[in-house]
Amino acid sequence: MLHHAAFLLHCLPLVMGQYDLCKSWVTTDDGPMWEFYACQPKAVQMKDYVTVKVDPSEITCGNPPERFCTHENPYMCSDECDASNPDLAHPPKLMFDKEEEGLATYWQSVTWSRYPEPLLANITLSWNKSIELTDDIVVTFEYGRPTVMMLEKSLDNGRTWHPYQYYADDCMEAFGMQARRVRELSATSANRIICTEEYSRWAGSKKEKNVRFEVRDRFAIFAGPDLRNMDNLYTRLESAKGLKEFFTVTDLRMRLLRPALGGTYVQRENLYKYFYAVSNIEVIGRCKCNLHANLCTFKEGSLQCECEHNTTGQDCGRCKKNFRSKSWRAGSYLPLPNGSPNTCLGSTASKGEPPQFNNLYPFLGPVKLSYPKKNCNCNRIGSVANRCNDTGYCDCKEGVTGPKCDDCLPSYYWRQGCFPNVCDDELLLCQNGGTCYENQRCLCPPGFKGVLCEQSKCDGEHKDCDGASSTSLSPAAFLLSSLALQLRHWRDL
Ligand SMILES: *[C@@H]1O[C@H](CO)[C@@H](O)[C@H](O)[C@H]1NC(C)=O
Ligand SMILES: *[C@@H]1O[C@H](CO)[C@@H](O)[C@H](O)[C@H]1NC(C)=O
Ligand SMILES: *[C@@H]1O[C@H](CO)[C@@H](O)[C@H](O)[C@H]1NC(C)=O
Ligand SMILES: *[C@@H]1O[C@H](CO)[C@@H](O)[C@H](O)[C@H]1NC(C)=O
Ligand SMILES: [Ca+2]
Repeated sequence: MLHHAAFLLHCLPLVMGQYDLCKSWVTTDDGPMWEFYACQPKAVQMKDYVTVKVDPSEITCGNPPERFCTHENPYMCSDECDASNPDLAHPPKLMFDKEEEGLATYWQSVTWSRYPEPLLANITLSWNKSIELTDDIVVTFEYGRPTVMMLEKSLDNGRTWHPYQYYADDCMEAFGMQARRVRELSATSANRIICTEEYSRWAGSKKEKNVRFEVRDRFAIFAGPDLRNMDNLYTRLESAKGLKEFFTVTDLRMRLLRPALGGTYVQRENLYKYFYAVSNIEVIGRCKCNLHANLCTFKEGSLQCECEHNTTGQDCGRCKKNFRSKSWRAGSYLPLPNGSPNTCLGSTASKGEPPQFNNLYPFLGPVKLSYPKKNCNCNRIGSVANRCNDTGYCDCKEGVTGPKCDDCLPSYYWRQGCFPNVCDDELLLCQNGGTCYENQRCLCPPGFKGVLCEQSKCDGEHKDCDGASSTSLSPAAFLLSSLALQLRHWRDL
């Protein structure tokens, strides 16, 4: 009970967060009207909505029945796994059940009787919906944690997989990677994929049972140790491309590669004590609704955002039909505290503008309309000539769009005309933790310079320049910075 209360408190800052309202009815000088905000669903236990698959199919113990022993008592092999007996079976669903106090129920693998062939198992969790992690993933192992395992994630319902974190008692030996801890990561490396030795060493099978994927420690890099400065985290999630995505998954896969050994060596004469047993997998997160919904419901076997802001789709990733007069955009956490809803708009929103003869009026089809050369109110800066052409349209300059040529095409920003972005959150990413200011320039953190903050200010001779590896320019960053330079050059012509 106490444990439970502590757990709730632990979650509080994230659960009570901002952005829980999509709209409210407000009174303004123009009378009452709806005001819209960026909004997101509450974080919940995602294990309640998961589908699990364990591979290979014959890896679950009990068919045929098998005896096993434990590291604590390796010569009393009196325990039995029997798939046909509910009391002795260890099916995958026991990783997600509600346990009575003190009684662990767990999925269990066959024993390592085929040593030295590796004992391999994949546990794949699928939501058929993109979700955003808001707390640590915690996997609880009985009888010892694996000495080598890997966590993978998918963002496309299992079509492609990417490493998420490596775990080993010896990272160099198992994966050729330097061991790291998440607590050592910095703002520029918060989404680095690491190998950790923290959860794989033998500590007695009863004492340390959990293997974590540390979401909170990564959030804490921006929000502080108690996650009190969530504003800073939300700002970073919005401005650092790839960061939001780092915490987004549709599927997770644990690849169990070597079980607990209970010591340094595998004892060939007693292979019945080597196996995997998982009693619980905790995944807390929220549906990804692109900040267009504060509710997510479980319908017909899958999660679905209840979209607001005239959006639709499982993740509110499109504008509703007849609300496509502007292209779809995700809501934004910024500006604080309410964010931007980036609502999809219908044709009625463009009051006072000349009618647009686009697909909103398909019945007009080929009818030819002639326009008095009236005056289209073409924007003088954005249009070639500030009057309409023969068919009643404003002719826009390069990079400019909109019926009046007062809007910019994607990847251009408006400043007395449309200029190509110097930075954005798609391709021209500010590097090394820099933030993009109105698509015009990157605001670089101390220690970095360059159009995209891609260069370290230190010349390599100063002793106080930290992290030599982060200062070298990756090929992608190089490409981007040369592209940005080219665009700037083009703009200055
Ligand atoms: C586990 O999944 C990986 C791909 O993520 C695959 O290469 C491997 O063969 C699978 N292992 C087993 C035991 O199914
Ligand atoms: C996944 O979700 C989509 C959209 O809600 C649904 O159409 C589809 O049937 C689901 N697939 C499975 C395997 O549940
Ligand atoms: C949907 O779009 C219409 C027209 O642009 C707008 O008046 C309305 O407020 C929008 N509704 C929501 C829920 O955003
Ligand atoms: C008028 O401008 C529109 C929009 O730029 C263009 O599609 C159309 O071809 C132009 N018509 C003529 C006759 O120049
Ligand atoms: Ca259980």
